Amino acid sequence: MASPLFLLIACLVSLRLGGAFFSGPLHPEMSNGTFHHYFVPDGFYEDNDDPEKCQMLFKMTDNRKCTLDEDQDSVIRDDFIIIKRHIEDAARVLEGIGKSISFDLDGEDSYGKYLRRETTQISEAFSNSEKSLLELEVKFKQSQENELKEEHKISDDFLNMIVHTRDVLKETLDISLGLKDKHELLSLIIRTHLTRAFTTSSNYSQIRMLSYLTRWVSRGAIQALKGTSSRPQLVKTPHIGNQTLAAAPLPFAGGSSGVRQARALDQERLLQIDWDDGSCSLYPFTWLRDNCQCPHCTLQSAQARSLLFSNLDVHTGMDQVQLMDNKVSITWPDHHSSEFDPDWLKKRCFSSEARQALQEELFLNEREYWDSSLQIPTGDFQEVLHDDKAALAWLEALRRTGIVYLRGAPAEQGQVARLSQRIGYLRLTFYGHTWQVQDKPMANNVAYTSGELSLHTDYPALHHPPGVQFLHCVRQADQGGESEVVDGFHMAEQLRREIPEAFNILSSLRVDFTDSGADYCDFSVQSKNHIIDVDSEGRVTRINYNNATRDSVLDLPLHQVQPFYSSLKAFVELLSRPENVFTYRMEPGDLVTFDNWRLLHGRKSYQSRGQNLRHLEGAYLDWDEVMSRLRVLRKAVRGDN
Ligand code: OGA
Ligand code: NM2
Ligand code: ZN
Ligand code: ZN
Repeated sequence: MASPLFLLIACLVSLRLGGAFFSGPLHPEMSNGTFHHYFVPDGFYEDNDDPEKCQMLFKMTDNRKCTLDEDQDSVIRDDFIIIKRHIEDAARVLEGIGKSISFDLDGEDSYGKYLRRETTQISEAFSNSEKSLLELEVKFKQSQENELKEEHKISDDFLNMIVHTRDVLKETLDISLGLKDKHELLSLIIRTHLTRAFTTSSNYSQIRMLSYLTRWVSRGAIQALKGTSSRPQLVKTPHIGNQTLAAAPLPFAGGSSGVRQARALDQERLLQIDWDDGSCSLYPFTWLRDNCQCPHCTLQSAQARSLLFSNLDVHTGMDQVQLMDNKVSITWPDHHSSEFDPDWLKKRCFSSEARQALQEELFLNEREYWDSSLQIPTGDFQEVLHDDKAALAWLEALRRTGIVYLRGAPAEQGQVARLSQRIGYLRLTFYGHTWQVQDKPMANNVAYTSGELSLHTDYPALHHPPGVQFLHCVRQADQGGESEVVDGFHMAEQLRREIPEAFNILSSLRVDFTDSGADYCDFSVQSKNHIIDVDSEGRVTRINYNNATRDSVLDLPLHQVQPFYSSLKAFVELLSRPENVFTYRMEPGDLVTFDNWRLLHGRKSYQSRGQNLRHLEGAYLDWDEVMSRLRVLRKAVRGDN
């Protein structure tokens, strides 16, 4: 007859093999000071709000009947399983933390706080595990004394297992303590870093002041230019109530930065540069070595890094730093040397103000919001094609305002393709390189009818919808066909203020979109998009909404369906308020260019008969290509570097 102890061990062994409880992907997680497992049934954890599936989070099934009925033994068995899983969890979390510590610090205070919390929690969890393990050992010894002699060998094995587990736990505890020490050291570095940043903050306010002043001056310049007809790239179209185009100057127009002093802070592995203007910048040794501009480390003809990452010592020291001919010259421990141009360095200063200024210069993310009173920026089609200044003004306004009207294009097909070539290349989709918006029989899209198009963005059925859209009026209808636009970013921000729950729902739930048919070729497109996309800092980055292609498939749990509809209703009502919508009517030869990630556009229904069959030709582009042309034009027009 099998003894109870033998059955206990058999049961434990089968548990170890994973047959007795759920063996799928269990992910350890720490919250509220305890370890949890969560189970991801399929798809994303965040989407798993089905109450039934949620119950799976901590559900464990034991299919194999363990015939033990002795109370104490089953208590020991349960205790053992729990402790074993605590240890496994802790080890996994530790491994994760170890990995993140091995990356260098980014100087964020929050990172230090995170580490502090995690290490404390781990230590607590460990001492709890250790306590229970000791108790378990005592309990087991007691139960062992009650067993028959012939079972001694097997029980010794089991005891050894527990002792072994305890040793592993001890080892892990040591690692945890080691991590705690490391963390202490890291927080020290963070504090040093913050103190240093604080001492230089007075210089940052100078930069802020300077950038404020330049902006103020540039605004004045634009005001002065409004209504001036002497500049060739400016076109007035009172018919539309326009705002004429002018390129705004850059915040930092170059100039040479003088270095007063350069010195290595060896402890922190930072190079400190004191500038002539009294400000100061810090550069990590590793970053400097990584960005050595010499011909060995940089392929000059491509302005690209040829230094291999495998050859970068991410803990490099610095042997010497000197100022030579107003260049910062560095000798590295391996005798390699680098020279840095002060202007190049200053532009790349790591202060948050400098980074912000450079990022704005690179990406122009500052937007000007508008409503129905928009003075639509307007340019001349031919000038944009042939004059760099006019083209630059066009693209800067397209980025800042989100819409630019161009007049004076020939009233014939082919113009959106010409304009795309001014940028680089257009974005091909299933509707073709360019596409003809006309009332078509057996239309493969609601746009190809004479019906009304409610406010929408184009192509949310793609996961990466086109960033920019061109629409050129070849022929207009006799009746109807007026255009409407609304500033989607402005509206999303207004929704966030007025109905935050609706904003949260539209920016967190993903909606299915669908588009199938045949055009350039046959297609069957599906996507899941947030109607309001936000970035990790909560800024609105894209609107994805076309009611015509919103799928009948709605991948939401039942209880979220009605809240979703109510939120969308609130957003659409806000979008459609007369005070928010700018209306215009395109005439043949007019060409509108707009940010399809930001604006929603629509058209009134029109009468589709007679000679004048309405015809718009459209094309898509992506923002990467448009921004590329904008940067190239800036360089050409202003002689930037
Ligand atoms: C479209 C569209 C506008 C118009 O084709 O997607 O928005 O005026 N057309 O026809
Ligand atoms: N086309 C058909 O989202 C959409 O279906 C927009 C517009 C290219 C004019 C498609
Ligand atoms: Zn080099
Ligand atoms: Zn459209």
